[in-house]
Amino acid sequence: MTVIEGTRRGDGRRIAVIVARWNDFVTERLRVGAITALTGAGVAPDHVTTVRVPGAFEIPIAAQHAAESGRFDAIVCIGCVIRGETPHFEYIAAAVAHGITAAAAATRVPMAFGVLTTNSAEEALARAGQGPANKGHEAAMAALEMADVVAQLARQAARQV
Ligand code: DLZ
Repeated sequence: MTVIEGTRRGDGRRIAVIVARWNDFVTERLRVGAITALTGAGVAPDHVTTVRVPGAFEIPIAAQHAAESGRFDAIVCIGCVIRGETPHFEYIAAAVAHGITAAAAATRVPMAFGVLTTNSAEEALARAGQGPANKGHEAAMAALEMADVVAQLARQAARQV
């Protein structure tokens, strides 16, 4: 039986972090959580590229361009969509989730979902504190693990040709 499981080691990895500016009182904390996690795992600071976009809706197109550049092993997507009194919440939350899924499938570059969808600012801030429970940190760790899973699968496929 073969078991493939990724490590969360970051040495040698090149990562793009796409950050939405909308609700930046939350996304900035998620960004710091992600960067801290990546560098703590061994990613060289100059192997981390931060890409800022206006809002969560714009994350998928930036993520797809970053992936298509061939320069990154994984992409960390960071945003915060807070439920308001308009239907915008539903549209944006659905669009960003589907968009990131589609971009990862199209490019085959792993993309981690560090996009909060919450009922209130309080709920969002509760997920953006310091430490491993920070959702930016969690997304960064998932990105590193998936970068390794994909690398292992690619090596295995190359051996079987
Ligand atoms: C317009 C909008 C609204 C109402 N709410 C949010 C939000 O909670 N989080 C977020 O990241 N972006 C929001 N936006 C902006 C959209 O994502 C997008 O940037 C604009 O509609 C322009 O395309």
